[in-house]
Amino acid sequence: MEFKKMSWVLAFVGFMFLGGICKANGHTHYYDFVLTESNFTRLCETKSILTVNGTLPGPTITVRKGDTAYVNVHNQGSYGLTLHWHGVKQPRNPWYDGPENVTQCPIQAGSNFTYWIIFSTEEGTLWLHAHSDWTRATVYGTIVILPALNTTYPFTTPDAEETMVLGSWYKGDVNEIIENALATGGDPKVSDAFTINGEPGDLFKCSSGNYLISLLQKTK
Ligand SMILES: [Cu+2]
Repeated sequence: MEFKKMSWVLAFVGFMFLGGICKANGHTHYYDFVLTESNFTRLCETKSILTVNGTLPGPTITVRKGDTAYVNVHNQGSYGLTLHWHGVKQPRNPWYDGPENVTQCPIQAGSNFTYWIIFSTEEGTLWLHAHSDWTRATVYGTIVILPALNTTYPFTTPDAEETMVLGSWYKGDVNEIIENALATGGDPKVSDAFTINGEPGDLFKCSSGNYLISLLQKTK
């Protein structure tokens, strides 16, 4: 009798375990984003900017279609802000979408918040960025969503892949620029340079990163 009961319990546990495995479609990824002020030199001037993990551009999230990511944002900066996963639809999950004061309060300085990001139908390369005032000028990175396992992109596999993020560089404090514009009612000043992967390129003095982009037709 005892043995019979025991085998029923084991069968039930086994069923639950298998059920858990079968339900999981896609992997779960964990990231830590530490928002911190770091010194960067561009256009021959050094200034402190808010970064993710001290890099410009910030990190790349790499997942597959159907995966889930948890991004724990530790705000070690000096003001509250949010992060947004640009182009990720987040079905029935708006509370982790990121627009400040729309779907969440800012993550206060000195605190942390974990975003739950559900990748459903997206495939390709998207963008992540801060969603509070002009913090987005320096807090940004990329999201690479590979096709689900055993599937491919709807085009021939390229010979090589390189991620490029375009940005703008402003001399001075980016939040001061927008605050001044709001206070005066005028337009904010235009950016001092455009950047590719955080570098203005050799049209500007003191640049270290250059890009030569050529599109080549593959001959058979
Ligand atoms: Cu966006």
